[in-house]
Amino acid sequence: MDVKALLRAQHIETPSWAFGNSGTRFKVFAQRGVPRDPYEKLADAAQVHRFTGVAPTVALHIPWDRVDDYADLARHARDVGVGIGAINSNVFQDDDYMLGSVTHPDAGVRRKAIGHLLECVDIMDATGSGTLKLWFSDGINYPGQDDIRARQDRLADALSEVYARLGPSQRFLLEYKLFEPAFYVTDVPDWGTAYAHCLRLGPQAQVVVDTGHHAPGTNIEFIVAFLLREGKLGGFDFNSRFYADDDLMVGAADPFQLFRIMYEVIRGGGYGPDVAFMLDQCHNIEPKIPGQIRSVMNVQEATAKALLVDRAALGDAQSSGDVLGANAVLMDAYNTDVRPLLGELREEMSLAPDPMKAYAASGYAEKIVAERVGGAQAGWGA
Ligand code: LRH
Ligand code: MN
Repeated sequence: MDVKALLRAQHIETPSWAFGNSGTRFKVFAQRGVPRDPYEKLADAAQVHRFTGVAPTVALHIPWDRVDDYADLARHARDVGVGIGAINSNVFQDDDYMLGSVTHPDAGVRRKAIGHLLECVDIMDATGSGTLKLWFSDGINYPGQDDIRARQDRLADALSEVYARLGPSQRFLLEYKLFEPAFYVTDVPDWGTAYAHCLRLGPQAQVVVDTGHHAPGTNIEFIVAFLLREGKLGGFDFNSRFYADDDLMVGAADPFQLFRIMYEVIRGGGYGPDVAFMLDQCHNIEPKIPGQIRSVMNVQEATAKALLVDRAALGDAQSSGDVLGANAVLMDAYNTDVRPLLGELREEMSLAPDPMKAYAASGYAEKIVAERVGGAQAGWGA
């Protein structure tokens, strides 16, 4: 296995919203130099690709990245050296969606929500994006508030209408999340619910695994192995957490978990263009572009370690019931310092061996602070 060639071909997608201001319900801390519009967000995302070489696309979020001319935005992306990735819908910030969006008891509200999802497919057409990412904050807070079964029927109706609108080379990824903002029932709470809806719809509907959306103690790599086996793993929203949906840098809280996930991706044949490796993070207190660069490097390191697993030795130990031997094979790979290998690879890609140092030396951070004076800084608008 040519590990370097596989690492060189890695494709990690950055999220436009990571470059804007973000925070928690307690405080959104503004940072100097933050983009004021999607054009500036793309320019910042291009810096991540410039120094890592493996982050060539950027996911958009609508309406946070709404523009008058999406074809022009896609042209700008190309001009700065990136492409438009997944289009993220947003039916979680409108007052009409207090009791749900596509699952709302009122048909008029459901129609409005479906209208937004269909608009996102139009934006995919205009930008050349092949992926629609659907996350629904829909749920209820108190037993009896609404009919759990009826909400699933409404969800299924909406998903099938969106599915029918997809072009032949397009797909949607359905994202699940255990809780928040709903605190009793979330209508798409777990991988099983997302998988069942996608299975019913067809091959252009797959599941996205957001690594921050599980109950504590959940074995995420099992979910990855299972969905890959079913051909239903469409992608990841990578981040990490110590407690809930913390949206911290991927690999920061649990690098061993990220390694185990990447091992199952590789073992399951998912390391390639069919699985989207997207970051979904918020840099509430740390500088955003370096935060994204560090995150990409964390994924690279976990991937390199997973690619170094001696699969033959592992297979032998597993088939002979050598428990400790098998575990040792995996741990040897995990305990391998892959930073020299990645440094070499970057030099072979005509990049600086340490992207963090190279970005800091580029003067880009100072440039955007000096240039981006006035205007409204981008954020979640929550
Ligand atoms: C929901 C979520 C979803 C996005 C949002 C930014 O928690 O993970 O993927 O739309 O974060
Ligand atoms: Mn997510």
